Amino acid sequence: MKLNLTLPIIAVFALLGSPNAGAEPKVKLKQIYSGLETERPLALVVPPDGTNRRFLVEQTGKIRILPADESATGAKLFADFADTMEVEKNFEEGLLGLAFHPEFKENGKLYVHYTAQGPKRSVISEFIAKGDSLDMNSERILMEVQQPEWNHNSGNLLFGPKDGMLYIAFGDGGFRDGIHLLAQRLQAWNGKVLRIDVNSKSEGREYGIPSDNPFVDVPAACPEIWALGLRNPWGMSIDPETGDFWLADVGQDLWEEVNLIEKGGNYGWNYQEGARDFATRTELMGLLKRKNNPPRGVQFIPPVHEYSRADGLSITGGFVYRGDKVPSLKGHYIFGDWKFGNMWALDYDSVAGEVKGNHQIEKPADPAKPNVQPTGIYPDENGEVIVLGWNGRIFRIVST
Ligand SMILES: [Ca+2]
Repeated sequence: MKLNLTLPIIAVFALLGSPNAGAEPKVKLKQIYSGLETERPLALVVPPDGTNRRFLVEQTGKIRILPADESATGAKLFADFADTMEVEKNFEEGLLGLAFHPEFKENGKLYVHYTAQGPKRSVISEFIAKGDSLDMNSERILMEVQQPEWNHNSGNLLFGPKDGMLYIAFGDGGFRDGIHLLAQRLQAWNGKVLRIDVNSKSEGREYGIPSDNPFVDVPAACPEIWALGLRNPWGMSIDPETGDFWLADVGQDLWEEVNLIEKGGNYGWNYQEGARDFATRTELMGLLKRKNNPPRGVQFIPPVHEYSRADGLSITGGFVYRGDKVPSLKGHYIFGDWKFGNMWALDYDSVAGEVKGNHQIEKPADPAKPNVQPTGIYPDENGEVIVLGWNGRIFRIVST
């Protein structure tokens, strides 16, 4: 892979980090909040305001504040988007993402991603919190993105820890095979990571276009685009120690991907699935007697790690562990498979740009009955790993 511009910073941290490189992590899942009923949790976000509150996003529309006491039986309702969002199929539509403004403590601003219909679309909006509740009348719609199908909306939102910009991941428009051919089009927001400035407004927009975005000078390209060629990204994080931008991309037939996102990077879909040509596109172009060459000069960035149908069929990306309680996981990227319930810790050397190992940290005895179907893997206020399960159960990863 290409060298990162922040290499000197990375090098310093690499010298300090990874004392357990190569060692097998000895960890297990431990259920928490077993007295709480949650519905389709998919994100857990701690605001940067020193309150250590854990905001749980439920796909069905609620945001709850989880109590510090993990044996509690109730959680405060912070917001309910049931009357705001619109859902045709609840499998991939609904309330899909949450990020707090870097100055949330001062301005109370936060950002959500929800779906709406007629036309089917993703809405990215700003709201303002008042204490432990959200002012639903404070909505400022930043962006609405047309979604041709109910699936592959993606939805992850995050603020860059250094640049303070809002990053938004969108899927490829959905159905299957990348049939809408949007992920490679610089004129569409689908199949992309976008990067916008919520603190300013460019002409005709409710947000600013950062002048250092990679396609601002390309005629007719959407200037919001940061990276392209994605299918259905699920699980986005930036490691504040190295600046590495991790994004998992759900595959279609064969390969699940862990990607390191670079400015202007093209991640291949739907020419490629994983590090290989996507056979269905090749076949289709053959039938149409059309050439299947990628655009001239384009180099696809392969995943830093991939796994096949032997290990799962829908990746959920997490983050690089920087907590204290589980030393054997230090510096490892935690991710899992939603369907099979396998989870792994990827040992990646950020300086060398090399994967040194991939350790399986959760393996259900019966793949048909996983202990957890991870929908989100997030750090708590201390950087400890919390795993959200599709069926509403919540876990920590702890040392054995
Ligand atoms: Ca790819």
